[in-house]
Amino acid sequence: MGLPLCVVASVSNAQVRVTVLDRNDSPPSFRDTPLEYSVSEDLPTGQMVATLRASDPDTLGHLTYSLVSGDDGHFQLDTADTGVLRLKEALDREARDTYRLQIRASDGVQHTDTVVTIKVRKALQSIRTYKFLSWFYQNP
Ligand SMILES: [Ca+2]
Ligand SMILES: [Ca+2]
Repeated sequence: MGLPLCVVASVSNAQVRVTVLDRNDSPPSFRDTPLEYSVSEDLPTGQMVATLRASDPDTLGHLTYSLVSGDDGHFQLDTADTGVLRLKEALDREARDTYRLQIRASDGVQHTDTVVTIKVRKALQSIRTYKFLSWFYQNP
């Protein structure tokens, strides 16, 4: 005949540290929307038009930017990392005075698109010439 087995369990307080790991589950969002810029039609090619910035609530992932459409060959992004938009080809306000660029920010998993409106201003020189000619013809 065996003896009854008696087990005494002792439960003490234990500290458990739980680290919640982030997941890349939120899309990036653009700051300061709606984005609208005004550019003089005599801006030299290669000059910066704007710096586009997006933010992402996740701690993971790396934001990159791309130009999806609407540039008509006139604009380009520096590199995927910076969001710096530059003039690629000279503008002519008489040919086209507004561009709507579709710009994408991607975190590697998800992406968000926004529309960047670029309005082309008359060049200062042509405004001066216009004012002078107007004055000249009104005061012959
Ligand atoms: Ca997250
Ligand atoms: Ca994200």
